[in-house]
Amino acid sequence: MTNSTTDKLRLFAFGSGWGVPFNTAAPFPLKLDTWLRMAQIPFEFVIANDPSKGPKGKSPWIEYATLRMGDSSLIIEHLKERFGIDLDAHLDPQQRALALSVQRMLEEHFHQCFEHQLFLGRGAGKRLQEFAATMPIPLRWLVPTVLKRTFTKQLHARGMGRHAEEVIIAQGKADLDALSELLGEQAYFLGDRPSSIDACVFGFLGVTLYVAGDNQLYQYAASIENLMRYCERMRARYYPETLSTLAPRFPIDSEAASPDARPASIRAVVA
Ligand SMILES: N[C@@H](CCC(=O)N[C@@H](CS)C(=O)NCC(=O)O)C(=O)O
Repeated sequence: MTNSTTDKLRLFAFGSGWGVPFNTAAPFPLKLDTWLRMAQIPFEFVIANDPSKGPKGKSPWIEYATLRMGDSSLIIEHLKERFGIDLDAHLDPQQRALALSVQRMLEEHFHQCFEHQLFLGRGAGKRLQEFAATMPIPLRWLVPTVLKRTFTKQLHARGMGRHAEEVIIAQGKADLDALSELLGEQAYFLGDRPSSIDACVFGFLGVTLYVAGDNQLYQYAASIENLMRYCERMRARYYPETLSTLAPRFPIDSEAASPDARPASIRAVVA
């Protein structure tokens, strides 16, 4: 049986932190959250920091009436059909092909560089401690070590973890340079109108650019002016409620708590 409560679409995903001003500090969840906002589908965001509870063991997933579904792309495909929404109707075949290639670059390659730096790169110890800080003891003590081990194993299995750290950072930077080149001075990724690839691009950039601290990959992202302007444009359009809350909700340290500690390009765009 369904009622108005169970009928509301609920998005379950990692919560926020590390200075990221959105509901979530994870790229696939931010992609889906953004797409839902672009599609104007009402939803409730539910913080779920244990992805093993989801149908695919990954974050995000949704629950909607009797449906429980994982995987951001499959969810978007399903909701497009169900609500008859097509954010890409104006795209030509070449633009669609470019969108798919960029999506694969971000999801299958850049994600590994992002994740490596998040859990194993500079500042990782503090980020893991912050993530575990709300958990009860002994989880608070154990989770950082367990996550570090899990991601070391995962990234090794996928191949990325076999490279030296400077190679991983260089490859991540190359992905960001490619995005910057493709975006150029356009307002949205494929021109002057948003399309669903913007949800994916913003999902990845939106977490990378705003992570606090002096991590090389994240700071490099924040130094690329057109990517920063793009994120601020997306933020103003789809996350206007965050414009007055640049300071992180769960600051990692006093440096991260101050907006002025952010890279100059962020301050310039936000000022
Ligand atoms: N293909 C999936 C990927 C989801 C994914 O990798 N999510 C990450 C967070 S951004 C995750 O759950 N990581 C935790 C883990 O692998 O245990 C999607 O599009 O939703």
